[in-house]
Amino acid sequence: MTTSTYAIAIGSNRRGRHGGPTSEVCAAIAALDGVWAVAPVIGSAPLGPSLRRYANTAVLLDSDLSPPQLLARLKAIERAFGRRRGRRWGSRVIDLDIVLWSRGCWSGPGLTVPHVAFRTRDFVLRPLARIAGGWRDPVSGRTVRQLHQLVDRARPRD
Ligand code: A4P
Ligand code: MG
Repeated sequence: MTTSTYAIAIGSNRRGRHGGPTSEVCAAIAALDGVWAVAPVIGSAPLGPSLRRYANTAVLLDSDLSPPQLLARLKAIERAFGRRRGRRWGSRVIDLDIVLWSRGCWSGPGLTVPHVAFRTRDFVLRPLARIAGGWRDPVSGRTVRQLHQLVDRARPRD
């Protein structure tokens, strides 16, 4: 497959061997190939049952990998960072999700791109809007900036 661009969301709410969540996020960015844009790291209140705050950011990268190949690479990084399989939405050293792909949609076993939940998540859209505000979601037809504005208006302040 020839080169395409991916938007990756990164989150952490646990210490790991690199340090606290922000250090883990920065180490994950360093472990990714082809990164050419990095959003500011934000702190965010946990969505779901976890009590610990998250560090979240987003990056853009160019890759020759297909979506399933890139997902396998992301999961290998998660394992190397010591992420344990456990409760869904449990605390994690690192979580790497494929949010958008420049070729549009991908749907296969265990992988849906665009990410099914990104349109309602401030902790994904706020960083992503800083580096890819004009990227249009192929499903809703809205740009990342528009999606973020919709979520931001409804967001409880933390
Ligand atoms: N999968 C399907 N599509 C994708 C995709 N586009 N990118 C599959 C990545 N993975 C995708 O994900 C479960 C499975 O989804 C994967 O094995 C993959 O085959 P996971 O990362 O292994 O498990 P998870 O993260 O516990 O579940 P899930 O549903 O991905 O949770 P989310 O959506 O990642 O949410 N609060 C704040 N403030 N910040 C956060 O970052 N993150 C979560 C986790 C909850 N609350 C949060 C945050
Ligand atoms: Mg995930």
